Amino acid sequence: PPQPVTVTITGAGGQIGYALLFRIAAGAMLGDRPVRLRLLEVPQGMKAAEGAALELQDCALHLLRSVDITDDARSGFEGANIAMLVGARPRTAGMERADLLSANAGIFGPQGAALNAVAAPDIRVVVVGNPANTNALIAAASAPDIPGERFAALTRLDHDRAVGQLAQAAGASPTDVRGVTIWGNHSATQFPDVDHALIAGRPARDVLSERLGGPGAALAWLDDEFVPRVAKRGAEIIAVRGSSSAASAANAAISHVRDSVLGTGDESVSAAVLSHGEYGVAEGIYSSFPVTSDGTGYRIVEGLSLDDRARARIDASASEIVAERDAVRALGLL
Ligand code: NAX
Repeated sequence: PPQPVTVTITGAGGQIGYALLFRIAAGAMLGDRPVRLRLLEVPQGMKAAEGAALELQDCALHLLRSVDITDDARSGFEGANIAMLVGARPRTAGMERADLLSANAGIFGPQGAALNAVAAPDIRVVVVGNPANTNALIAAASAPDIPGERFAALTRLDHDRAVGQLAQAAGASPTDVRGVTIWGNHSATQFPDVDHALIAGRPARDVLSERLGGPGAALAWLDDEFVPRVAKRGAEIIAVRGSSSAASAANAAISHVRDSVLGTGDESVSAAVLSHGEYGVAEGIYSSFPVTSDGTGYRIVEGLSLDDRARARIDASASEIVAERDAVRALGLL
């Protein structure tokens, strides 16, 4: 029988945590493999996590082997095979960028060090908590014995948002859409790119051109509606729903881990992974790229052609990540 997989979720008492736990325990992330859940919270979040654990018991799920709750990072990450770092310090009114970066460095630095000390040798980490790309960099930098390629920041929600928008515009099903890429930072500067995307096997640009009345109209729709709508979808959800994306974020985090562990086949998805200089993105930062996995982890898809429009947008978003890294360095946090 397959060995249980230990999955540690930080911020498990929050709203994304609540949308994550039940689906992981029901097998949505790892297929038929049994799971041990570790919920890592801060003291104020322990009760909410305990409540979720009671409800997990009430689901009587056959794959769920155990649920442990702790506010100590070392016990939380002990033997973890997968870590989903959701808990973070949100920006509150009057908070400067430097305060936000240092509050989060104070979370992701120690968590990286704890992962380094006690996680399983095959640990894979996905950072959901914002600023996700920089938090991933800080966690990875604090875990010198874990290869940097095992860390990623979540841009799968942006990817899935782009697929959803494109499918709707084309009158197609999301399953007909392939080859979309999110480039850069998980922020409003990200570049949702459809230049290599296919809709039901045909270039997305051709399909949009037909439906919208020519290549000029297709490009205008991409630049004026699609890109900003995807990049600012988080704000749209807050405005309509009254709180930030939770179920869709949890769904994306599950898809991110599932595709990393079970493999993507030849289909590319998006994740913010360690740059080695691919596509001219600064080496050493975590930036979103097209990626595939054979089950052993994400690898960047290389060799895609980029036109000037794509080049400029990717450069702009990658520069923002470099600026965040430099700010963290200047504060002595990296
Ligand atoms: P909530 O405020 O509902 O939950 C956060 C939880 O984290 C709380 O229970 C809190 O006690 C806990 N926490 C705080 N510091 C912790 C620490 N040091 N260790 C362990 N737990 C800690 O926020 P939620 O809506 O669940 O969002 C969580 C994070 O996801 C936020 O940073 C948010 O900005 C980010 N998001 C990232 C997305 C992405 O695509 N990368 C999209 C959704 C979401 O906005």
